[in-house]
Amino acid sequence: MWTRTVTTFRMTGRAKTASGGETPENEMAFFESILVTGGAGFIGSNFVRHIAGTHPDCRITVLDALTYAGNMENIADLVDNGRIRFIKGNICDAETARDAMVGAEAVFNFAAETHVDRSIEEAGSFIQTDVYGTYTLLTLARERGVRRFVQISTDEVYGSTEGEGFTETSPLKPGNPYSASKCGGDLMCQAFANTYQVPVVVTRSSNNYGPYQHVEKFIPLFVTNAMEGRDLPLYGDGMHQRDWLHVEDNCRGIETVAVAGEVGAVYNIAAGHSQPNLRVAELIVEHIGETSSKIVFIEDRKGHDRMYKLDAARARTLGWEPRVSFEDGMKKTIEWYQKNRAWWERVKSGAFREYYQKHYGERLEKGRPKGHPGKS
Ligand code: NAD
Ligand code: TDX
Repeated sequence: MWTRTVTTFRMTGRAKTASGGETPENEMAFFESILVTGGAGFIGSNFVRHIAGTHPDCRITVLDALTYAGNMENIADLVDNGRIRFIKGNICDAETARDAMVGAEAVFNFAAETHVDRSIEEAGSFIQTDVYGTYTLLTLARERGVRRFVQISTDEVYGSTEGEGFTETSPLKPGNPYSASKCGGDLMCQAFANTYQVPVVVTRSSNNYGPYQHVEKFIPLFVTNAMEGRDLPLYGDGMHQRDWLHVEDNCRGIETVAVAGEVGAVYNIAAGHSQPNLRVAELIVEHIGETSSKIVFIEDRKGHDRMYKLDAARARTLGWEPRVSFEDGMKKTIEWYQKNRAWWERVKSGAFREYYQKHYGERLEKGRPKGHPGKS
């Protein structure tokens, strides 16, 4: 399993760098050994599965603190059969992270506190992990001389748009404590690239959806609530827009940027189809066979960004493009939650119940029209 064979990365056509120049080959070596932080979370576990499947010789180590959002079930089969090495640890803990990085050619930093609503309640852990944790990893990457440091940033760093798609040179204007923390990590990466020549690339993707996403997030919450006959708590007027990207498309995008991206550059990754939350909610109730009376308009999120929209032309110059349409992706995703009921029922039990009651209980009571039968 842990051999030193070079695995290859196939591009569709010739790859261009961010500044427009072409890379010399259209088949590039992938890394022999990688460290994936946050690999027990949603996108990280999908990425680990993707690389384990497409690069059978690549050695993969996952470092994850297993916070409430981390879930060993997401990667248990790969750990059990020895395909990946798992280390439980915090990216802020330099000693553990240093051990985890030994032998890694490339580091993929997915580890983060990620839920906007939680950051509005308490931002300390976001600053700690998303800024200080990233700084810790960068320091170690510099010390170890890794070949690539891939920072998984987000479209939220640009803040809300009035309609135009943000490019990588658009100003950063974070609208909530989560996105401000992600800006800190993102900019620290660029500072380390400039100051110490750490070979950093940064991806900023739009909202992901797909299998293994925590039920606190919009799509899994609405899908599983609809399956349980519960109400679907829609913030504000439901007309906030998100640019949904299937997680498989993001994983391929991250892989492409890691291998073919220009060192020091930032790459947006998005499908470019922003749409209102209400439309997504209606699509979900329709798929599950529920009625739209289950959608309850509740008090808006504080500082709620109205619209995210990205221009991903630069990532496309590397040969990447999204392959999953929103319709197919949603169908597949809903089917996954239908087939994996035990997975999300476990996630929804325990501490999540308390969080749900505290965050939604009163808001749902207030939001329900009079006479609505209501099930929180
Ligand atoms: P997630 O919340 O599902 O997973 C985060 C993972 O990081 C968990 O496994 C958790 O245990 C781990 N983690 C948290 N703090 C840690 C720490 N201090 N040390 C080690 N591990 C820690 O998140 P996700 O949705 O998979 O997001 C992954 C990355 O992608 C994040 O950096 C996020 O900002 C970024 N991102 C997410 C989206 C999205 O739509 N989900 C979009 C753009 C960017
Ligand atoms: O109960 C809800 N009701 C609702 O109307 C929830 C949880 C969300 N929403 C709305 C808020 C947003 O407009 O749905 C939209 C999506 O919400 P989230 O799933 O919380 O995602 P968002 O706030 O857009 O942030 C996500 O995308 C960027 C991820 O959580 C971030 O980690 C990522 O960086």
